[in-house]
Formats: sequence, C-alpha cells, structure tokens
Amino acid sequence: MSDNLDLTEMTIDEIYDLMREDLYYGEADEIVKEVNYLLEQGQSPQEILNRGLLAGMDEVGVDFRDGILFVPEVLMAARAMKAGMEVLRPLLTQKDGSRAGTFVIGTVKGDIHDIGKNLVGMMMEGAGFEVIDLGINVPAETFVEAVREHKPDILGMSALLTTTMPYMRTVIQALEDARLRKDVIVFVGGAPVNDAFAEEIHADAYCRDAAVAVETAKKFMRHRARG
Ligand code: B1M
Repeated sequence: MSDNLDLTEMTIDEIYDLMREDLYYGEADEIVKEVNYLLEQGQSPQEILNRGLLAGMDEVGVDFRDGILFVPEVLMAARAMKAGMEVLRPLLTQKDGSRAGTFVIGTVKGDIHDIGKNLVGMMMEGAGFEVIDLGINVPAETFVEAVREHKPDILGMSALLTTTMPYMRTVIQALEDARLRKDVIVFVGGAPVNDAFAEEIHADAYCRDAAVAVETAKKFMRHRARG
C-alpha cells in the first residue's frame, strides 16, 4: 500500500492511519518500516501497539465477522501484526532486573490464535517474569505437566473462540485431579472470556488485556509474598 509513500513527509496521525491500512492488507514489510520509523520519532511501544497494530487488527476482526475478509486475508494481517510485534519485542520484554516469578502460558486445545497470548507473554517478561510459552492448541495434560515441571507461580490460558473457551474448565479440572490446583494461580483471558466465566470455572482471575494481566500478576505476587 505505502510503497511510494515517504513517511518523513507525513504526520504521526497519518502514519497511524497508514499503518492500520497496511495491517489490514497484510503488508508486513511496510508495517516493520512504520513501527521502526514511529519508534525513531519517539512514539512509545505501547502507543504503537494500541493506535497502530491492535486498532488495525480490530478493523480486521470486524470485517472478518461480517464476511468481508476471509481466512487467507486474516492470516496475512496476522503475519503483518506479528512482524510489527517482533520489532517491539525487545522493548516490551526489557526487564528492570528484579525477578517477579514464573509464568506459564498457552492457548487451549482446539484454538490456534496466538497473537494475544504472545503479547501477554512479552509483557509479563517485561515485568520480570520468567515466561514459559506452551504454544497453541495445548491439551490439558501438557498444562498439567508444565505446572508439575516448572512449578510456576501463575498459569495463564488464552482462548479466542466461544467453542474453545470451555476447555479452560477442563484444564482446571485436570489440575484438580492431579492435586496441583492449589499450587498455582490461574489466569484466563481472550476475547470471549469474562469475569463471570472465570468465576464459574474457578479461575483466580480474568485478565482483559496484557497490561491487566501484568497488574493482576503483580497484585497476586505481592499478596503471596505477604503470605
Ligand atoms: Co479467528 N476468530 N478464527 N483467526 N480471529 C476471531 C477470534 C473471531 C472473533 C472473528 C470474528 O468472527 N469476528 C471469531 C470467533 C467467534 C467466536 O468464537 N465467537 C474467529 C473465528 C470464527 C475463527 C475461525 C473458526 C474461522 C474459520 O476457520 N472459519 C478459525 C478458528 C481457528 C482455530 O483456532 N481453531 C479462525 C482462524 C483465525 C486465523 C488463523 C486466520 C487468525 C489467527 C492467527 C494467529 O493468531 N496466529 C485469526 C484472527 C487473527 C482473528 C481475529 C481477527 C484477531 C485476533 C487477534 O489476534 N487479535 C479475531 C477477531 C477478534 O478477536 N475481534 C478472530 C489481537 C490480539 C492482540 O487480541 O487475542 O483478543 P486478543 O488478545 C487480547 C485479549 O483478549 C487478552 O490480551 C490481548 C490484548 O492485550 N488476552 C489474554 C488474550 N489471551 C490472553 C491470555 C491471558 C490474559 C489476557 O492469560 C492470562
């Protein structure tokens, strides 16, 4: 889209507009250029994420829902989003030195959406957590095994589909069956998840977004330290 456009001649607002358009059309190389340029212009990673990448993906989500975009186009947009996130990764994962705890995360079985999960992982790493990412389509046994092996402070699960969200309950039940549930704090997140569902399945917290996941994790860790 922006092949012939000179970013230096554009305002910051125009670049954000362009970025959302490039994300929509899956122009990964352009997204990388724009993210780098906006960083050079002093825009914060959080602002670039919110005004550019996440806002662009929201537009994709709407047109996907309405049947205007189809899976191949959405995959291209996801690839562009990931390319932009990779530029931001070193900034988002920069630690302040202190070790906050261990965090295991994965997208539940049946679900292959990983952009939100990756973002949560990056921001938790930036907040000082050691992050173990189990990937996508993760069965309950793998979550249980990871809790047994890594003894994380917190387990995070992501689900983007109303059809995969109930699997979070299966994982929590599997932790109960393995007598590990009391050893680990369980967070759940993803677009269809909410507080009521988290409560219903006996998760410890629902996190609306990556920033909330970090805040909630810090709160639980402070609480844990106080005993
Ligand atoms: Co899919 N998809 N998709 N998709 N896809 C949705 C989720 C959908 C809402 C689109 C729509 O109709 N509007 C819809 C679900 C409808 C529903 O269930 N009610 C949908 C569908 C239907 C499908 C398929 C079934 C389509 C099909 O094949 N017919 C299929 C299912 C595949 C599967 O998983 N089995 C499918 C496939 C795909 C792609 C592969 C093409 C691609 C994923 C690529 C990838 O992830 N690598 C894709 C995409 C990109 C989307 C949308 C457009 C964008 C998702 C995204 O990455 N958002 C999405 C529309 C939408 O969500 N509005 C859609 C950006 C990301 C940063 O946000 O993941 O919400 P999100 O994460 C947020 C928070 O939710 C939270 O923090 C993040 C922000 O900071 N969070 C957590 C997430 N996980 C957390 C975990 C935590 C805490 C917070 O743990 C502690």
